[in-house]
Amino acid sequence: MARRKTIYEGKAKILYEGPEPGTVIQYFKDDATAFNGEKKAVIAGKGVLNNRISSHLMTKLEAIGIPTHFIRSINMREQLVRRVEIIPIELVVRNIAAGSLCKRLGVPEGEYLRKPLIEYYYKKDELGDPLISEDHIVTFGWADPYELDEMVAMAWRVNDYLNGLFSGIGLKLVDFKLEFGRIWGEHGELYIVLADEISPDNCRLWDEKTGEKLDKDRFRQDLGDVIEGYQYIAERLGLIPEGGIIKGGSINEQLAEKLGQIENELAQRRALQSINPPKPRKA
Ligand code: AIR
Ligand code: ASP
Repeated sequence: MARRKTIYEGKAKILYEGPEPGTVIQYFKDDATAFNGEKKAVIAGKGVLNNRISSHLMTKLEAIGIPTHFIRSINMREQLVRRVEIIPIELVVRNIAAGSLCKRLGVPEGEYLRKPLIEYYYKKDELGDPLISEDHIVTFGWADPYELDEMVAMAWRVNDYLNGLFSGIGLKLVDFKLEFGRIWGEHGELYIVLADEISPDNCRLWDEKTGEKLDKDRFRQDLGDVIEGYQYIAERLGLIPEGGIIKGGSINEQLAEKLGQIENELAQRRALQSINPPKPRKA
């Protein structure tokens, strides 16, 4: 394949120019960083699992009417997405106290919040992604009030949906981070869509029974077995067979590709069905 043009390289992903205008290829690396890039490691297979998990969750969200940048997965580590202009805001939704909320406010970890909480962070590595208010967003023009309303409305729906989905498989959704992007239509109309990824890199997920942490906190807090946590989540979601696809740091590439292909075929079939809904049978 001809060398592709890199649009942007982030800490955990690379964006390449896509095959058609308005598309981008999102490549998932195995690199993990924490504390604004201060702590670094390579976790073999993380990119493969995040690609699968995020493709799956984005497809599910799209199916309940939440517009996303996701088009389809391409292979083990890559997915085709729409090209968006990223809004420089991170929306964090919290159901249970953890992480920076506990540090900042002295709330005990694990405490259920009276109601889910939305926080905003300004996406700026040089400043360590500082916490901001709605007023900052509007005052500095990072997003218009109506864009903000739309993002918040989507964030609540995502939280409702994912809470149900994860509790159905025995996991607690503690918190997560969302990013959104702008797309302009043919007639200049603006669409706000969910972008980036939804994976254990940006969600906190705890086992409902044991309370065990299964997400990137295993890396942040040196709990060990990081990839095992991610695999467990993928397994519970039904994306990989029991026993996983990564053992002793090496990936069963054939199996990973095959599972991805199956999921793609199913997604294509679903897409066809939604274009040509099966005719109701006569009683
Ligand atoms: N997050 C925030 N910035 C980067 C990421 N990945 C995610 C964390 C966590 C939530 O946002 O993974 O799920 C809240 O993070 P924190 O550190 O503010 O408690
Ligand atoms: N990924 C971010 C970083 O490198 C934040 C985090 O996930 O902890 O710092």
